[in-house]
Parts: sequence; structure tokens; C-alpha cells
Amino acid sequence: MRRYGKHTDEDDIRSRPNRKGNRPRTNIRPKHEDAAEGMVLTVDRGRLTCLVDDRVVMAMKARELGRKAAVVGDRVALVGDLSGKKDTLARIVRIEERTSVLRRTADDDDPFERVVVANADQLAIVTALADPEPRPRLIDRCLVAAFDGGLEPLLVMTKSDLAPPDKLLELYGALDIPYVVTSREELETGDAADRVREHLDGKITAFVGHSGVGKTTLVNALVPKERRRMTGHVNAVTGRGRHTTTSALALPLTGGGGTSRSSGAESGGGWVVDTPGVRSFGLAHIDPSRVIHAFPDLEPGTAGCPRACSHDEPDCALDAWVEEGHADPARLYSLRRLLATRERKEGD
Ligand SMILES: Nc1nc2c(ncn2[C@@H]2O[C@H](COP(=O)(O)OP(=O)(O)OP(=O)(O)O)[C@@H](O)[C@H]2O)c(=O)[nH]1
Ligand SMILES: [Mg+2]
Ligand SMILES: [Zn+2]
Repeated sequence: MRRYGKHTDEDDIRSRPNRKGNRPRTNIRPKHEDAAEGMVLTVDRGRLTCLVDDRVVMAMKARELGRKAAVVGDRVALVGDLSGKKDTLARIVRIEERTSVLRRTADDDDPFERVVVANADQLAIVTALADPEPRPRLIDRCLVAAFDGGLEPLLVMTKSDLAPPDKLLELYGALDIPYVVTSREELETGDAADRVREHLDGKITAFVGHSGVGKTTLVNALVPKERRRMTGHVNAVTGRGRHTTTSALALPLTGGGGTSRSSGAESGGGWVVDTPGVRSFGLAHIDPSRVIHAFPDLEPGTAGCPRACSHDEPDCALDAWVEEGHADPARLYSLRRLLATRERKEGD
């Protein structure tokens, strides 16, 4: 698994170093050595549903954690009543170092950024081929957020029973992103889940996308009923009678199912994280230099760029890099489109 910079302090989000490396675990933990390891499945107004071994345990943050918030996907240490029995409440005393952080702001000019999910390895960007119409700008923005956060992207195109995927495949071809196309019929036969599952093994995958694209439908097809039921998670019913997801929910795929060493990325089982639909994916916090890491064929070409190059200005060295044949021009076009998505409104 790729490990990205340590990021544990919610209040110091901008100074997060982002580099790969086998950082030794230097956590000093004099207290709570007997605490159990758990994984945050969902958060609801200060109550956190955690999976501890195979028990679903309700917990709240211990005061000693201060303002630091635990989010879905966080590995946490818990003490107190860990029986998982009704009306019990454990305490979260520690949030473990995160391997990745997926963040968004509501809008580009919104200074308040939130962590959508912690520790995800992969971002499944779900788009319907129709109903609702695909929105490439939103896809681009999710891609940028994935690259920035150190998550591998996966494109999932649903509802191919309503429209063909050709145009989107053409648009994203140069990016070499793995993709899956699914239809209503394939959902029913189980083929959709099978093909998506091939990309999920051993990874924590967050599913994001516009409301109504079929994220929950897909996650439900991937996770057996018993596992879904364990969280008692309730979705809101929209005015049109449709169920819409209101909070993120992590669910273990088959295999593993416990926490700490016996599950998640280590078990081969993997996790899926369903998230509420988004209208936009604000990128106020994005640093272009982190996005370019996702373009290893272009990155060496930036050596000749002026300082703080936006990679879309006359002196950018990437034009020459491509002209000299080091990389495909379509890749540079894609990179620029992605970087420019920050400046553009999503409807454009
Ligand atoms: N025709 C067709 N309909 C689909 C397909 N997948 C999902 N749907 C339908 O699309 C609608 C929305 O699906 P959801 O899974 O609730 O969408 P969501 O992305 O979870 O939506 P939010 O929770 O609001 O973000 C439901 O009526 C599904 O039955 C598909 O492949 N083909
Ligand atoms: Mg949903
Ligand atoms: Zn440049």
C-alpha cells in the first residue's frame, strides 16, 4: 500500500507534508496500552460507529483528543465498554496516523475544508452515463482531489443501459485510469459487482459522485446484507421517494471483517465507503505540485519550469518536454484540463 505524508492534525491541515516514505512508527503511547483497535464506520452527530473485531461498538471521542475529529475510515483506539451491547458507549482515546486523506470544500471559495474519508487507497469516481447526465468537470475535480490526496482513481460508469460510454472513454483515455462500465442488467446478474470487485481487493475504496448516479446501489451489490445491516444505517428519503445517502459509511468486503491486523488493506478483503452525493467538489486546498505526481511521464519535464509554475503559462517547460517526444501531448492536455478545473465553475 502506498503511504502518504502523515496528517493527524485537523487544525493544521495546510502544513501536511506529502511525501512517500517508510516513516518509522514513533507514536509514543504511554497511556491506554490496553485499548482496542477499531475502524470508524460512520459518524452521526458526535456518535461514532466503530468496528472492533467483529462487534459494532458505539463510541464517542474522549475529551483528551481535543478538537481533533475522527472521520470515517479512521483507525482508532478505544477503551471502556467494548461489548457492542445496546446502550453502551466506548471512548475513542487515539486516532492512528492516517495513510491518506480525501478532502473537499463545498465550493472553491469556501475556506472550510472537510475530510471526506481517511485512509482510503482508492477513489471510485462514479458517474451515470445518463440520468443524471455525466458531468466531466465534476469527474475532473474528483480526479484532482484523488491525485492530491494520494488515492488511486477508478472510474465507474453506471447506467450503460441508458447511454453508451464512448464519449467519456474518449475524454479519459489519455489518463490511463482503470474503469468499469455497469448496467442495470449487470447489477441484477451480479456481473457489475464482480467486475467492480476486481479493483477493490485489499484496498479501502471510497465511492464518490453526484447524487443519483448509483453509488449506494453498487455498494449494496458488493456487500452482503448482513454486513450492511450491522450498522443500522438509515438513508433519508427524498421528495421524489428516492433514498439518498446522508452520511459516509464504511463497510468491509468479504474476507477479514475484523479490525487492526485482521482486516482492511491487510486482509485482502478490502473496504468500500459509500458517501453522500455531491453537487460540487471544491478544490480550494489543492496544490498543483501534488497533482503532477500523478503524471510520472510529465513530472521530470517540470525541472525546467519557472518557480511555482502553474504548468499552464508561456514559460512552462512541459511544452518543450512534449515536443521533444518525452510524453504524449494528450497527457499534457489532460493535465492542463485537470489543473484548470480549479479555476472553472463546474457547469462550464
Ligand atoms: N437504469 C439504471 N438505473 C440505475 C443503475 N444503477 C442505479 N440505478 C438507479 O439509480 C437510482 C439512484 O441510485 P442510488 O444508488 O441511490 O444513487 P446514489 O449515487 O447512492 O445517490 P445519493 O445517495 O443521493 O448520492 C436508483 O433508482 C437506482 O435504482 C443502472 O445501472 N441502471
Ligand atoms: Mg447513496
Ligand atoms: Zn510548468
